[in-house]
Amino acid sequence: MFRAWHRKYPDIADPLDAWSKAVLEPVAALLGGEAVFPSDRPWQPFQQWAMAAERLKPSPLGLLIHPHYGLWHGYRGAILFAGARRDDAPFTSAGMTEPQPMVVHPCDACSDKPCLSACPVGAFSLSGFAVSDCRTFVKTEAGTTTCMGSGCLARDACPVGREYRYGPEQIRFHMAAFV
Ligand code: B12
Ligand code: SF4
Ligand code: SF4
Repeated sequence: MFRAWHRKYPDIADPLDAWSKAVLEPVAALLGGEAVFPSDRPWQPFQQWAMAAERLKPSPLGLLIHPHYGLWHGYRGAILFAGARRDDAPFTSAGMTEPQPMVVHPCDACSDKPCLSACPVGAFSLSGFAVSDCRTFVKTEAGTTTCMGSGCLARDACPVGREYRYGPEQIRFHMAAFV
């Protein structure tokens, strides 16, 4: 669906964001809600909303992990309704419940944690994600042939949900947007 739309508007800036708006805004209008998008400022707490909505937890990479889809999922938009307060965190007073229970968190059951040793510049550590180390590396020749070509090596090292790994074109699209 996105591909066909992009072919129609090949020169549009931030095409995935623009497509998400084209799809979700009419739905929000129909339902009487307000559509919000993950890349628009002020950033809305999409990951917290996702944790409140289904069985997701943070992985050591900062990305949320799903027991079935692993790290291979993202969020394109949300619809807010009057009465649900967007600035409440966590969402107990907004009518939403605590994060959904996860029977076994995949990261707790993963003793080797290969995601933490796969990054060539060690960008992930207990103190967080070293964005500038990552951005510097991906612009080098080595970074162009590895991360930029086939995706973040740390995300790729996770064994959970590998069958949902994005295809090469989708990976390169997201990596280009990240840089
Ligand atoms: C800013 C941002 C970044 C910054 C991170 C800056 C930093 N120092 O952490 C940059 C540009 C580096 C980045 C990169 C990526 N990001 Co990003 N990013 C965001 C964004 C727009 C805002 C995050 C935020 O501050 N929210 C505001 C606070 C209030 O919301 P929150 O839910 O409470 O915030 C949580 C996050 O900040 C998270 N967190 C903390 N540290 C880190 C570090 C990383 C790497 C991530 C992903 C999350 C994360 O913990 C908070 C508590 O839950 C979100 C979208 C959004 N609106 O949330 C996407 C988002 C978190 N990113 C996402 C993704 C997929 C990525 C990339 C993998 C993109 C890619 N390359 O394909 C990369 C990861 C790095 C890599 N090597 O590939 C997804 C995560 C989906 C998931 N499964 O959890 C999101 C939700 C966007 C989406 N459309 O789905 N990102
Ligand atoms: S490799 Fe292991 S610790 Fe890392 S994200 Fe995947 S399941 Fe979690
Ligand atoms: S994209 Fe490459 S350099 Fe950046 S965090 Fe992932 S593995 Fe490390």
